[in-house]
Amino acid sequence: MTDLSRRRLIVTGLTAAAGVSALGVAARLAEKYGLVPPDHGGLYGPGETLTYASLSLLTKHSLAREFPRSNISERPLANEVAPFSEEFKRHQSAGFADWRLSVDGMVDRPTSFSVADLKSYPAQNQITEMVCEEGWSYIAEWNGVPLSHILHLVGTHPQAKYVVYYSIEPDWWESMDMADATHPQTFLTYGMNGDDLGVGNGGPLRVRLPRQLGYKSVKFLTRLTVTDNLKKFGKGLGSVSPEEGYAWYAGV
Ligand SMILES: Nc1nc2c(c(=O)[nH]1)N[C@H]1C(S)=C(S)[C@@H](COP(=O)(O)O)O[C@H]1N2
Ligand SMILES: [Mo]
Repeated sequence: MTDLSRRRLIVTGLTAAAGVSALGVAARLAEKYGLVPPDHGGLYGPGETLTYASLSLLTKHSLAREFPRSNISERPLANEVAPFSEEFKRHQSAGFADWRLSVDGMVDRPTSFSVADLKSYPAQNQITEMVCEEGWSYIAEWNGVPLSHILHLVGTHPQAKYVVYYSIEPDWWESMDMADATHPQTFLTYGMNGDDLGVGNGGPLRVRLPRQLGYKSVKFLTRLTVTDNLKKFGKGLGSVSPEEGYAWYAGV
């Protein structure tokens, strides 16, 4: 069976199961195919599983919409963040010269990158929409390096399933599956609309994950950990978001 027809079959099965009987049947089917999101036991349960399973199968290779330059928002909204820590302010006054992104976990070569290191790799741009769960959005041009490039440099192990990522802000961490981590539009960004990425929008370094809601685009990025199991992180739900009632998988 081709990969596509196999996927169609699974999706048809999932959808039919959801339609004719309980969502729980779909959830069991999803589990069989490794399509259960880490927060499935949370507030949403089987519904979250069905969303994640169907979306990941159907959209694995789809692209977030990209816009022409004329659609770039005049005033990109810088959402409120917690007051900057003394440590962050020290980095800021040093022009972020000592800012580091450390990459560890299931990789052959754990590495610590400066922003200058990241800027030395082939840069790419995308003009995409930042969509907040609160209902507002803006379009901006993002400049950075695809996460896949960094994962290739450090050599992720074949068993790796997720990338967990951390902000310098203590309570901000998220994770994404390898389909998103290796997706061509998933960037580590250091630039926006032709300038260095400002601190209001997460500078000096931020994840840009345009296929998901804004909260997955973590600001002030300091660390990536590659893993095959999210259970040992935080409360085991995949990120801080489901701990607060938001979905781990937040496709837009
Ligand atoms: N470290 C950190 N990352 C964060 C946030 C935050 O408060 N701290 N807010 C998130 C939310 S809820 C959204 S919608 C976007 C907003 O990005 P913006 O400020 O560029 O609009 O950043 C996300 N990343
Ligand atoms: Mo948000």
